[in-house]
Amino acid sequence: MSGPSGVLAALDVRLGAFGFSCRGVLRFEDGHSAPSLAEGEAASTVVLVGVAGGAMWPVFSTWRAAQGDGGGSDPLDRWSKQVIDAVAEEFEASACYPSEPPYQPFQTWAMRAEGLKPSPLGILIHPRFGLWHSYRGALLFRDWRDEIVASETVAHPCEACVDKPCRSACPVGAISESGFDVARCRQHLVTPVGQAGCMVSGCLARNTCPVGAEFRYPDAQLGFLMQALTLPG
Ligand code: B12
Ligand code: SF4
Ligand code: SF4
Repeated sequence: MSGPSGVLAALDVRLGAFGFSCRGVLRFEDGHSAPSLAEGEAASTVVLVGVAGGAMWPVFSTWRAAQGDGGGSDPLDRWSKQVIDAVAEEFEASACYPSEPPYQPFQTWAMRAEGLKPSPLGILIHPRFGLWHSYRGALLFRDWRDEIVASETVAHPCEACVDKPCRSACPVGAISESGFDVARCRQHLVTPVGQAGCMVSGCLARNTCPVGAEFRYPDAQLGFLMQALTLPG
């Protein structure tokens, strides 16, 4: 994120308390393909909210431990919604979430906002955060907000990565020229080798990428996220 913007700075402070940050700004000039606000009108300005690195994990873990039911099913989604809904209300915005059907095109939005591009793993790579970033929600503003400065395009690190170690790191070849083979990955994750490997310390292909290695999620966060990959669907 760059550019002087009081609203973005205030949002970053507010979101930063939860380990979240503003992860890109995009505009919809004529309502075309714009997401809808709670009232049904088209949004003009969208601020992506997400994580980069493991800052949210201790905050989320503390919240989860305080819930009688451990946060219920999908605790990360539940907590994120609770946090981002409150911030949206404070800043007079609507909110939407990546895991709420119908799925909103978060990756397309991130590509539009910052010019991020897919890595060989399928997920988008960031030149600073590498593969260690994701989206927790989006704030939707009805009005064109000049003070919310649009994001600048960033470089694509895979172009300069000659060896591309991520392509050969998966023990079952689930990442190839033809993309990410979800079924093949899942078949491995339920085996004893998968249970003791990827399920504990995360995807080996993701771990092998040198970009943004200092932002790698803590093992506990990776283990939590890997559980979702073994679910059918
Ligand atoms: C369903 C889903 C899955 C499914 C299926 C994924 C698959 N590869 O088929 C499963 C459960 C397997 C999965 C796994 C993972 N996912 Co997932 N997943 C989603 C979810 C909820 C919906 C995807 C979707 O259908 N979107 C709807 C379409 C319309 O949106 P879209 O932005 O246009 O997305 C498409 C384009 O990006 C397009 N696309 C791909 N490459 C390119 C290139 C160009 C040039 C263009 C134009 C388009 C394009 O393909 C996408 C899917 O159709 C999204 C959240 C979301 N709302 O997008 C997360 C999301 C994509 N997943 C995410 C992640 C991180 C993961 C995991 C690493 C697990 C994890 N939680 O850590 C794994 C690994 C996935 C991998 N290696 O590809 C992140 C990606 C963040 C990033 N850095 O890009 C997202 C955005 C969630 C988030 N909260 O941030 N996922
Ligand atoms: S290892 Fe290289 S090619 Fe693979 S995701 Fe990282 S930068 Fe891109
Ligand atoms: S999680 Fe493991 S099996 Fe799945 S793609 Fe990554 S390295 Fe391969």
